[in-house]
Amino acid sequence: MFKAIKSLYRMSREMGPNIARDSLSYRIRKTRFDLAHPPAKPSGKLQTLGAVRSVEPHERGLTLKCERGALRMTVIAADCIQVRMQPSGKFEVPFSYAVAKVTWPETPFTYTENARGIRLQTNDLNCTIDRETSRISFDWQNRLISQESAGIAWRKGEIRLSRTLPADELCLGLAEQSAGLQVRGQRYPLWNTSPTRYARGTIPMYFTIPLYLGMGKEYAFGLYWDNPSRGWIDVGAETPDQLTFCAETGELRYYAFGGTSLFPILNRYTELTGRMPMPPLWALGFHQSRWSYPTADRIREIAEGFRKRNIPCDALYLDIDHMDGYRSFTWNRENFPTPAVLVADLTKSGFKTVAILDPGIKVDPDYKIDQIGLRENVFVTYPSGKPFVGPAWAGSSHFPDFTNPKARAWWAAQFEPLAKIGVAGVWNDMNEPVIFNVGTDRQMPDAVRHDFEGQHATHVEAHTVYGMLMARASREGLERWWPDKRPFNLTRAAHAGAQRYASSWTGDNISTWDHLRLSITMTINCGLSGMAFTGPDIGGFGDDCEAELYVRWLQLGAMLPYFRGHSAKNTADQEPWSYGQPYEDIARQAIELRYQLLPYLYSLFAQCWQSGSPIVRPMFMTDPTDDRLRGIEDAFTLGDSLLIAPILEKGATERQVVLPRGRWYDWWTQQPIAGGQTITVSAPLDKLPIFVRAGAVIPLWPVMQYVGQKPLEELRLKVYAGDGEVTLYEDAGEGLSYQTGDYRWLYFTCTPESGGGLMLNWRRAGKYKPPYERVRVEIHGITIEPQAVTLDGKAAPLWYFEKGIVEVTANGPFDVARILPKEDDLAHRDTLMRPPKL
Ligand code: MIG
Repeated sequence: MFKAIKSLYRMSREMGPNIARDSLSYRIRKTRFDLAHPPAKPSGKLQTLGAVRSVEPHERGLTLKCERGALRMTVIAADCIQVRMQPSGKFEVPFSYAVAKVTWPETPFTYTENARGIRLQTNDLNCTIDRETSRISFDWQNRLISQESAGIAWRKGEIRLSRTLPADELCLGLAEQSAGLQVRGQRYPLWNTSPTRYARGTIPMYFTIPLYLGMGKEYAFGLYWDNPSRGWIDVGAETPDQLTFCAETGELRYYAFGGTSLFPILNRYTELTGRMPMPPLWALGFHQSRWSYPTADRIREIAEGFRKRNIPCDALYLDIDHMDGYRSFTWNRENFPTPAVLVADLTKSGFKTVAILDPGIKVDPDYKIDQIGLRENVFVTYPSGKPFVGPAWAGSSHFPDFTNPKARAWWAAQFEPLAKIGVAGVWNDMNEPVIFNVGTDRQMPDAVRHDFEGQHATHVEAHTVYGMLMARASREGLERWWPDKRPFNLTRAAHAGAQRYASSWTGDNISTWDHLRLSITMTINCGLSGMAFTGPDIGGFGDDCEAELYVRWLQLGAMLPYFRGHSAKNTADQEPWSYGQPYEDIARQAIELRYQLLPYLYSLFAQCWQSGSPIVRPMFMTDPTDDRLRGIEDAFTLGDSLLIAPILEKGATERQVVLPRGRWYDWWTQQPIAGGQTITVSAPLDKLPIFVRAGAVIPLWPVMQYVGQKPLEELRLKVYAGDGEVTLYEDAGEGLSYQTGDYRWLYFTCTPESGGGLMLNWRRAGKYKPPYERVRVEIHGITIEPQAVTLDGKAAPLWYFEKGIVEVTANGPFDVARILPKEDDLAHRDTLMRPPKL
């Protein structure tokens, strides 16, 4: 009771007396309703399958009839097998919001039986079912990668799957977990929430993505639990050597993946649940937000603030105060009298405008969107069919039932005015969904009804997909009204497959050094669950940020996929210039570096679009055999060429960096460094330690104040002498022609040659024509002045050597560039012209 009063008081102070009052009334109503519709508690004895009775092959695998129930294994691909269990023995065509690909090319498989078991074999992943217990194990190229312990079990209100958890397996996945990279030792509820002022280790978080990844010494294993209903995943918390998945209802269905590293597993998982389409290039620039820029004048001031200080920025955000009484799709006309003019002016100066959308639709006879929604029956309802009402920012609200295709179409239809005005993207907030309440029970009652594509479900099954489906509806709106643009769609909540619809951020963090540190692992975790386009609120959302923390965060954030500054109501200003000098200059440098690296980053997005590979990666993915890298959470790689080792401690101006094996270069000094050792690197406030892998080719663009400000006249390539291959990607950066092949891949291979020489091969594939002709190549790591530099066998027209860098300019693409060392006895050595040093 005391807690409730405290919570009520806090709400009243922070959110206003009306929301506090509505929440109190909701609490009373919900308690009553829940009493009348009690949630089903699991009951009865856990059943197991018992012995296998019969084995029947089907086109794509096997069906096993067991003593109690049946198993159906389906070969999805040579590294992925789907397993289903039905106590009734009847298997219907499965439905899953998460799964994007249901028809797979046929994959050869065989099966064998003996007295002990049944074995289903593909070329790589095999599965063995024990005849006596029906327990399943998987092996990858004959190495055991998963073994059921308690196996499959069920009772009323519960289905379970348990597998052994080897002691030396790295436990990863389960989306944006906040404890660090590893998820061992906890039970994770499968339930999206909005954890107010979350701290390290808070569970559950905004996402529910039941993809578990295990990394053994010599294998990688993945298990995607394809069930949206409420449940939990226990990673060795209850029993240290067991991993258990549990759902309250629905079919027991999962996909097992095997491989030698996480890359092929994420590749297959994102083929199954869908890949992130290419975002518009501007979305990789810097975004500036706050809750809220309250008036049009303030937004203009912010826009001008960037331009007059020459701090690059691509997007400005309108948080909830731009709306009329928090009604989604409306404008507060007092503070934003002419939104079309505002947005047009912002567009003219190179800014994209992103507007927030909340799912709660105010109950209001004068709010057309609510009235149409009621008429068209698009809201979540009570079992009686009456629309559910609960408090949200707008007050008592209806909640669109995004599991209803009609509701998604109705939602998408509301986007027309936003498109007309010129808003460039939207931001889906509160879509866990959060229903304001006194206390912590901030959700709809379990028993409310959802359409679920006509199959009907309660909130127990629909909750975890709600946020993703809101993002899906928003994407439909963006695609419909901006037909030739790439949607920019941001979501706070997610479920498996949400990467098809939206990017995301890590929610309401706080301006502390530990949250800075969490930005790394949480962003990595999202990418390991398919949601690669993610980043933190830079500077922290809650509380005031101090200058030093702010610039360190900006430096780190510039190396994460989604790069946005944001902060909460009633916190101090948090723009790049809010802290005065020298912080403003340092902030500018950090953002400028981001803009220079855009072609590299963009290539990583393209690789993610093609193969689901994460954009930022834990260090151990660089070299899974190097034990020193396994526990590292304070450094990461951006793609595989750049190693980022940010400063994460107040006052620190140096830190230790564990370098993976191989050769590396210091980004700032260009000095080569031997890998496989731990070094100390100095990092005064204006420096983010970055290392480049030898053999890498990093493309750079000139700094622009926003993407597309000027035509690109020249591509700059920084080449780091060594052995390596790099794949880069180019397309128009906007529009949909890339989906029909208008792009190109650039393949660079760097090969050291005898006597200190170097060969750079450049292969191009694809039809996209970039705007630039000229290519400026800077080669680092050449110690002695070369004898000659050739392009496609001819002396390069323009090159020079200074401070260990060879610089060559080519007036167009080339296939082979060579740096010939002095010792090399060239036949035409005297005829080669060398320009004077610049
Ligand atoms: O209850 O729209 O996470 O980014 O600024 C808070 C106001 C609602 C939560 C989001 C945050 C946003 C804020 N929203």
